Amino acid sequence: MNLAELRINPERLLGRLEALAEIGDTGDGGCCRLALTDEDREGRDLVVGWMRDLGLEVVVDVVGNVVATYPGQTGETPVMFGSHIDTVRTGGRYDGNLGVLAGLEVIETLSAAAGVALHRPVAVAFFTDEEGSRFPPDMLGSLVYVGGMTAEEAHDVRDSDGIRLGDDLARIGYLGPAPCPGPAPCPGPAPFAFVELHIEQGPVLEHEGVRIGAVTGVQGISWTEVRIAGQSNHAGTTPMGHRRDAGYAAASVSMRVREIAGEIGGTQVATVGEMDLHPDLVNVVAGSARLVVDMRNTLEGDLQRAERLLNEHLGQISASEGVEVETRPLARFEPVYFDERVIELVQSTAQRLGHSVKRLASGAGHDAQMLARVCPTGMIFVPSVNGLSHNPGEFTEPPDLVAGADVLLQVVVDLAQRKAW
Ligand code: HGY
Ligand code: MN
Ligand code: MN
Repeated sequence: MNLAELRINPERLLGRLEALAEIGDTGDGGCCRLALTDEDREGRDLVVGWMRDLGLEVVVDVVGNVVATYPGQTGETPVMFGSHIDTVRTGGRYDGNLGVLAGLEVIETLSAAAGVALHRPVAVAFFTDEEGSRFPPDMLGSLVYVGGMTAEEAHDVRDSDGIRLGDDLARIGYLGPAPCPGPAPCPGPAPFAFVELHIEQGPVLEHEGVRIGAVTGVQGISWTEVRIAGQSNHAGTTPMGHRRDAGYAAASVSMRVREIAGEIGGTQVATVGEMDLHPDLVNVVAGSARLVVDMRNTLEGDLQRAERLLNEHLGQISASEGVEVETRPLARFEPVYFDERVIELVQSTAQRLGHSVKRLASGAGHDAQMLARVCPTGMIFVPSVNGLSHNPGEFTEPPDLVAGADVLLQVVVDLAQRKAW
């Protein structure tokens, strides 16, 4: 069997993507499987069932990360690949799911190929709570996996209803036995390499008519919770000069955040996507507000400047509106640069398979940015139609899905045959 000729089974991959998308189906083409909800459990059970059907050794660790291993000729450190299967509330069918199911397909293709025995084991993983939108920070599971957060700290994270992550993990049956973090990544030594296939979630590949992205790294991410305390009052009787309007202050933060992105320019992006007012009634000046600011940049210095400008505005609005402002960091990751050897392998593999390919940075966060802390890591992107993601309309053409999975297969085969870097 010429390993270089191996290709995945498109129908099997596309069928599994459809089957997983039925869990948490929002009826508009999208999926909602927020981390550690019943829908997340159902999705996990389905994927773990497929892993077990393949006879893989399935390990669940103390934050619910799942790693399924297919043996090699040796017991050396595995080539790992995967992503996440939790979604945002308005999620699509491919964000995360593609990387996990293509990884499963890679293993099924290898196990079905007569006489194929790779030097190294290969392992497909899905990490807990990659989205972080229910239990911040994002990439929480992979952050614990590489020792960037303790399991205890992760278990004590609470969602906006006060539910504790550790309790919901136990409730859905995925509080696993494997220790995390171990002396190295859990549940064992660091992988030989990690590769994540993912949809681009942006417009670049589609715009340039390129099929494969050889991802160079991930931009820095800063999530800041802002709590504003003013005074609820009658919307009709309170003179404008007497208001301590938390709703107005919150809205000013959202406006200022957009201005900061413009002032800094370059790759700076900034969003307030989460905002709650209290008592949230038409005829009451809002007494309090909670919002979360998401700012990102490929340059750490510019991201810090954006944070300083945000804090300056919070001080100004607190003084001018007479409101108290408290902030709490929910996520803070510096920009990550992937291993040149893995980037180059993705690029040359895509070219060998006859696909157009270009290098680009990722605007979205990914589990790969955590694995990059402990082993040579890279990512493979495929185009997102209209650059849409975190939206039920998220779509990637099937030939692009299949091409990405074939590139993953061939990159994995190359890495798993290596005795050393
Ligand atoms: O926030 C992100 O970029 C990712 O979707 N978790
Ligand atoms: Mn993702
Ligand atoms: Mn996402």
